[in-house]
Amino acid sequence: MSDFETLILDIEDGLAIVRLNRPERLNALSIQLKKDLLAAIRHVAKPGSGVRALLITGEGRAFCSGADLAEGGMSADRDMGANLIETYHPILLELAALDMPVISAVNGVAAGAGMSIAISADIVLAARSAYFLQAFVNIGLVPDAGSTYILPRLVGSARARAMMMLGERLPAEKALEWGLVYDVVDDDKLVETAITLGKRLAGGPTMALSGIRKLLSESDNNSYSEQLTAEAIAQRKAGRSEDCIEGVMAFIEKREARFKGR
Ligand code: LHQ
Repeated sequence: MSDFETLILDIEDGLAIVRLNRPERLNALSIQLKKDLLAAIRHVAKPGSGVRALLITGEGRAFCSGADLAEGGMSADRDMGANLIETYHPILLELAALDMPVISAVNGVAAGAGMSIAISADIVLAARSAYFLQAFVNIGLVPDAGSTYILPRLVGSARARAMMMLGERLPAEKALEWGLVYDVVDDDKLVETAITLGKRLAGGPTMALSGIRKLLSESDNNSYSEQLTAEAIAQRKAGRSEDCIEGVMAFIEKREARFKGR
């Protein structure tokens, strides 16, 4: 699709591939990129879009360097809170609400809000040369765009605090050791590996996959007994899906399941 100024959206075999495309600014989140990203996610979310998995990556040598610091000046009266609420939160909330798995393929630096977007994915793949940076403190800001929620849950409080307070680069291999990413692959294999994984997910039982995302996000705040109830409700829904019937039939007939995403 060519409707976007600052990103490329392709849809292949049920997988939407979003490539952030401001390489000269390391894919910094300009007003236009934020508009394009929100529109692309909304397009993907539309019933009838045929999309069953989303992959986000960056063009050039970066995944995303966070907020575009060159745009809009830095006057003290500018309200960054309002900026977050108006232009970042809709993106993050729409991403979180998607009824399909989300992958990020972190091809280079993921800094600031760019790191927040990367680690909000269900599966984070990183190129060997990629790194993560809680850049906020380096410019006198607090972490935002969901970082203070997601990062400690992924790597634990001690590591999250140090990353946020020191503003140092976390290389991909260490991010793997810390549990921030699912896997690290050679730079030249990253996109290919992510697309293969994305297409596999796009051919999977979408209702079960979206149920997994929802349950895991609910588990952050639920008690044990609330979570058992949430699992039962989600399982009632998944158990009635055509894909569940197909999965069980395929097992009995000793063949590959053909999931349709409903
Ligand atoms: C950039 C950027 C950039 C503009 C590189 N903007 N041009 C949300 C909203 C409201 C309030 C505030 O908070 C937020 C969330 C946030 O995300 S705050 C955090 C914002 N991001 C940062 O502070 C990271 C800033 N960038 C860097 O620290 C470095 O560029 C990194 C470490 C990402 C990469 O370093 P290098 O590989 O050495 O590349 P570089 O610095 O030479 O950058 C290449 C070009 O990209 C350069 O332009 P130039 O014209 O000199 O070639 C940079 O100015 C430009 N660029 N990040 N965020």
